[in-house]
Amino acid sequence: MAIQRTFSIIKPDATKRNLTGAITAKFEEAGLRIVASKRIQLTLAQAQQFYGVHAARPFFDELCEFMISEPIVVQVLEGEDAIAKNREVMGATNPADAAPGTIRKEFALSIGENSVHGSDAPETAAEEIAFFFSGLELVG
Ligand code: YYY
Ligand code: MG
Repeated sequence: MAIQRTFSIIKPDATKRNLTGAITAKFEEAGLRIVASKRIQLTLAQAQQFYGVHAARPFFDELCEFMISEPIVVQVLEGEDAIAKNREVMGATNPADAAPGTIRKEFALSIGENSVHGSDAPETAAEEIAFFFSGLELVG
């Protein structure tokens, strides 16, 4: 597998509980390098655009309100097979189903307040990175 980049968000439930460092350490321990990182707070319009693929789902409004409730940390992670590796380190969407040692198992509060976002494919990774970062901000 080639070196890839993927997009990550440390979500409001995690930044609020001061878990940015602990979550970043999990990425680094898995061999993922942080090639860009910034703390921001989304507007409602930005959250709705980012999660647009879920617009018709019953949890959409709650998800967007949650994502704007506190600052988030957006990051680009780089490494061998980074997209799949990040999803593995994150664990299942619902922390009740997440494997031991994963970020969501250790830190998530619920299926909604689940501490991290990670891209699910090369196309979405490229789109999501471009949504938040300019090329100048990516330092490999
Ligand atoms: O990629 P991932 O974050 O693991 O899950 P998605 O199916 O893409 O859903 C995005 C986001 O929506 C999820 O992280 C929490 C929220 N959500 C929810 O609140 N309730 C659901 N039943 C499914 C997803
Ligand atoms: Mg997803």
